[in-house]
Amino acid sequence: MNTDAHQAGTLLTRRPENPILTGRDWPYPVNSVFNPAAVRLTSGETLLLCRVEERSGLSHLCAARSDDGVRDWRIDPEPTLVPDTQNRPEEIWGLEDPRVVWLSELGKFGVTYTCYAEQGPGVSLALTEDFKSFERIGQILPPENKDAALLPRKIDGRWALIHRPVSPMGGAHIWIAYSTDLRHWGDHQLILAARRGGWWDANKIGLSPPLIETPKGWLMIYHSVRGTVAGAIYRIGLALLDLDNPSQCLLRSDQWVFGPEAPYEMIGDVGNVVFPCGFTVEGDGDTLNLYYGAADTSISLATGSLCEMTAWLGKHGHSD
Ligand code: BMA
Repeated sequence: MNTDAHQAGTLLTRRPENPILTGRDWPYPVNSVFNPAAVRLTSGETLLLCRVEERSGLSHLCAARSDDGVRDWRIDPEPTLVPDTQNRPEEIWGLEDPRVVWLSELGKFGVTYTCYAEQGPGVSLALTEDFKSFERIGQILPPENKDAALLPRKIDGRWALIHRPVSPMGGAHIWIAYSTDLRHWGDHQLILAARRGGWWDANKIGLSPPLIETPKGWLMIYHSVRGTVAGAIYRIGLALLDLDNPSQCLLRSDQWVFGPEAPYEMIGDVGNVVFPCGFTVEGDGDTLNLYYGAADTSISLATGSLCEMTAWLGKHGHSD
């Protein structure tokens, strides 16, 4: 147990191997790889579904697999999921920032991702069993919306989806929606609002990886976009949602717990960005592996303890 866990800055530890994946590792020419979804497969392998930015500026998704989740990545020789520009006009500018959740009731993974086109970014959903073939459900939320992930199980008989619409009144906040068929979404409710003024999470926040189920509640790792005269800073904070009613936020942190500090996070195509989209949990049920994009350029890994994070939130968090 880390005795300094009351210090927000010690809850997540960077792996010395960082960055664990860069565009130079790719089997075909790319500009950059970042913001990966992550899952642990039944084989024990870790699969990252990475956002790959091509040298056109547009992105697709590509799977990378590793036995230990850190080294020796086996990367699909060709893009894994590409825009269907013939049939899906909402994807003509690419696919970005996936989140993957295992839906045990369906025996399939739910892949939510940003579909990007002239009308702005929206949210699309696909289902897959093997990350080779995908059943595309299509665009489930129109622009402007992104940072969406399914919950892994139904809540009171309905699927739940965290998402981040942008308000025409200004501000971008975290919402939840419900559905019985994964296609039609309603009962939208605000669960976590961006603060205002000088706060680290003022004006614009969004879900980072999918929610993590813990005995204390759904742990939400969220990002904030702090505007400064020198550009935006993307940082990470914590909140806890009620297990039976995830529309209810129980606790949120006043301080960020992770922000750009390492050179590979501060320097790149978009400097000062840490952007996690995926996690795995070790067999001990406690050790969190958080996979994140660094400076929109490469992929890194930080580890932490779920118990320490929820204990820290219990001590330092508060309800809104
Ligand atoms: C956000 C998303 C992320 C990106 C970040 C920083 O709006 O588009 O994909 O990592 O900006 O550029």
